[in-house]
Amino acid sequence: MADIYRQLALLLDHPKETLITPKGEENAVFQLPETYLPAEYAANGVELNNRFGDEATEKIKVKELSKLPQISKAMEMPRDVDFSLFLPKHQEWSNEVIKAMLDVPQNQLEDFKSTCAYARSNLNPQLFNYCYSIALLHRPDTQKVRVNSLAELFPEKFINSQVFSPARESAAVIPSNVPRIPIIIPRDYTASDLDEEHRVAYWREDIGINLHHWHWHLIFPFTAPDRAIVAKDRRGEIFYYAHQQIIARFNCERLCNSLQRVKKFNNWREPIPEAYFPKLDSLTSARGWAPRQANMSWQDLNRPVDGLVITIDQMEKWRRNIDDAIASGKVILPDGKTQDLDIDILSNLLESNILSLNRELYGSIHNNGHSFAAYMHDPEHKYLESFSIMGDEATTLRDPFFFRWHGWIDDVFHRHKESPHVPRYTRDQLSNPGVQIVSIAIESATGQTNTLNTFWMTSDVDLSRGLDFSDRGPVYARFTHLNHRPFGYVIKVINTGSARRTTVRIFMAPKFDESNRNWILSDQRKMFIEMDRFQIPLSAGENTITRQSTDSTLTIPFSQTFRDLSVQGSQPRREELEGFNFCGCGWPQHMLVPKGTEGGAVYQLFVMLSNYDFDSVDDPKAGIKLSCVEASSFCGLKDRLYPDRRAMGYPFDRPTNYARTIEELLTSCMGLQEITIRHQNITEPNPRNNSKSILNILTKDNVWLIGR
Ligand SMILES: [Cu+2]
Repeated sequence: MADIYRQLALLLDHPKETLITPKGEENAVFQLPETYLPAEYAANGVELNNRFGDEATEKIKVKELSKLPQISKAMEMPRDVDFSLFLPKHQEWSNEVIKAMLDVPQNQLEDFKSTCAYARSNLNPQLFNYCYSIALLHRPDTQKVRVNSLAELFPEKFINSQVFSPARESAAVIPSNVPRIPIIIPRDYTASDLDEEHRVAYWREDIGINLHHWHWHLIFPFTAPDRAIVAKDRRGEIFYYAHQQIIARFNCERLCNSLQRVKKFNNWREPIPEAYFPKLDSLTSARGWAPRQANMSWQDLNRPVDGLVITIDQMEKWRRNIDDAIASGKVILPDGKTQDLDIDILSNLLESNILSLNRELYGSIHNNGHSFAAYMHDPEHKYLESFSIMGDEATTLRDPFFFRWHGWIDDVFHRHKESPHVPRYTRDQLSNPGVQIVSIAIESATGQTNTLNTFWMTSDVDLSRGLDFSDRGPVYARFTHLNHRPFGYVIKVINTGSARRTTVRIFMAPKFDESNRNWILSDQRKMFIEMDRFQIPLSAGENTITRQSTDSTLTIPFSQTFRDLSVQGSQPRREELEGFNFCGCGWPQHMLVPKGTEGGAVYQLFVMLSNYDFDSVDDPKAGIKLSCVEASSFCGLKDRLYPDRRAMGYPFDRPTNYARTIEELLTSCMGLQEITIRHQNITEPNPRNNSKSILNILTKDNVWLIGR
């Protein structure tokens, strides 16, 4: 069985090369039936395929299906065009391909391989990658397929375009069995400090955060041929919560860098002062991603070629309908009847995904907003330009405008939560009688109490799988990212009742606002970022709860974000890294803690031990062991109910009827501890770096330096 999983994984290798050429370290060749060859190789493909087969160490038989997979519409998509899910035409194509892949009966993996090999051979590489990833994630029989990180397959979506020329040189000149010197990507390459927004570029452009966001949208696509793929438990609410937390985290990061919180993009006709020059190239289209100058504005879009004809007027009409729904607390259904609005329904309307209760009336605001932002440079296809990075889930977070747009989206959700139709929390709802927090402390590996320490780290990413027509063997790029010293929470509790379970909810937020003043709770609650959430038993009497930062249910370890980065070539990967499924979705552990400041940023750490009677979820599958560390807070659990019955973000998701400040909010099951986040401006190499074996031969002169 292991063989077929490995073969399926090879279909992702070197995604922009034709399937005729060898794949993987082991030079495996897929033996394609004549009917599977792409048009451009129809004349000599079999011959070429055979020729490569002579050099191959492995020949992979591809069964000829009696009927070719039904993907003819998707085959119309040119190969050298970038793929965006926000485009109606691309959605239609991807639905056709995903359907063909999911329609293969379970455990008929040879048929599945054949279907996908045909698709791989005949489709645009990005379209194939997206559809195939969705199929691998959602088919029960493919959960063990090992998939490389998207940053390795399409490194150009994550990494400075200047890296690729030296990377190709390295692959061509240095034999694959000789260690290759990593190519260094500087921390600052997209702008200078003259651009204020650049102060938080390290966060927006973090490879792990962008991988997380892309993976999140693979698990929660807004459209799919099979409704069940979209209709996961609390699908709408999780879209709201995961993005709300991204905005809150970004705002924390901004405050650490003396920037104001994000200004929501409220007036859609107003020029956008934030410019962005991504400095990424698309290797698919062999073009650079379009930059955005300062003060550009949204324009009506008239791009029939993308199925995108839409005006700002139309967007504003939908927006008024959403406003009406929030004001009345009711959503109008297509038959004119109404239904009570809740966060799940609102989120589905706003995104909008196929679960939207009335797409005619409420339109598709979030998705089209991405498109308006992505085409400001060529709204009418006059210059034959493609979308900007705002149009791709793997790149959109790099752009400061993402946060302005999602700041507005987030505000809509908050307005609903603050409306009279959502009852405010009472003290009772935030209490847990008998449970009293006595003290909270953070203990760091550094020996300090109540201090978190951040610093810079350099890590390697292997570009070779994404380099077309290059010699095999790893080619590393070395990037710099934020990291923190591991730490632990120590929470002392007295339980005057009998033994019981509780949910421990850990959040934190800056103690002061951007003007150094104390917050009012209605603002500060939107700044609280979740750090961890877990359930534990409490015995009667005194309890001491200890918990490590690396156990957070928000995050996945570095090795899961980047998958097999730390393992050389063909060396067998660790068992727990095998599954691709949900395992890659969590927030990256290295970005758990905001950067803080060198002088020390003052934060408030908040802990709540809530009443389990109202937290517990009755899930029949709850006992089944998970295949890897799964980060349930933002990503849920595969095939299960969301493991917490409370509103996501509880207790900060809505106002209370009694508190104006965080101190007034506290009941005895809550606690607050002042902490300091200190940033040390030093850079350490990641001990996992592949190329550490050659570190001793590295000097300043023989490192490839890219950029300024
Ligand atoms: Cu998103």
